[in-house]
Amino acid sequence: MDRKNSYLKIVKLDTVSSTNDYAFALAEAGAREITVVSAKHQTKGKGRRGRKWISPKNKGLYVSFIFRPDKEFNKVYLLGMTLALAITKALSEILSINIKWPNDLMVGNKKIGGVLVETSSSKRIPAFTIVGLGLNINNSPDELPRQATSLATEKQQTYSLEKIFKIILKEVIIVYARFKRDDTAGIINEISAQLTTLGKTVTAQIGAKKINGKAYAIDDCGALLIKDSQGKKKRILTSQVQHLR
Ligand code: BT5
Repeated sequence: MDRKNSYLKIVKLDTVSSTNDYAFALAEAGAREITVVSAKHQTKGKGRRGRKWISPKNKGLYVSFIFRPDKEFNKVYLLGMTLALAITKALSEILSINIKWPNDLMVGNKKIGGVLVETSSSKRIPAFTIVGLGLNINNSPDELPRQATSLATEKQQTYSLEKIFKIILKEVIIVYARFKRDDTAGIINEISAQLTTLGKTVTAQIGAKKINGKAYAIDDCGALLIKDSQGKKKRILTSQVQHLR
């Protein structure tokens, strides 16, 4: 199904390998922002670095957004976190969701969703950025990996995927508009309030070196700022983090 309105073009699919891959191909063929690709089922749902996203049919939302923000490449991490923020806001009346840096949506210490950011290139200003969202809605505990949860598991009731999808789209439009008009400080403040990583110890890999440090903030690009045991400040980007605790 293909539906248009003034902001969104929504592409609804039944089964797809990965909504991110599908959206990427559409974007390469010129799809405008904000094109939204949503599927009932993914056969090769992707996490970061070759990890899998478990995507059972009609149990969760598998959605990818094509954005063309026309911003510097180093803002892509912040765009991913901006989307995570939109999800926490959209569902705030149902459930309290926090963000674990950089891309995990958490209920307590259980993962309910994740965000995957991919760009057309690492040129100074990429032509497009795909932000994928996987969110567990009606999964029962036995349909989830360990340390994961779903809306239904948390609230002991099932939800209309379509309704949740609509609530999320509404909030994504609002928060993305703020991102585009460079309300970076406001967005970072709101993300920071939801970010359980702050105050925690992070183990990151920088080149061949592993460093430990206490996370104390995120910067304008969504990079995590940490202080090591000598009080020296370091800046961590998504690609460099191996492990977070
Ligand atoms: C993520 O990766 O958390 C980003 C996931 C993004 C998925 C969406 S679905 C729509 C779009 N199309 C795609 O192909 N992908 C995006 P990462 O941080 O690498 O986390 C992956 C890890 O989370 C896995 O290795 C598992 O441990 C765990 N995991 C897998 N499926 C899960 C699920 N359904 N719920 C909770 N945790 C899961």
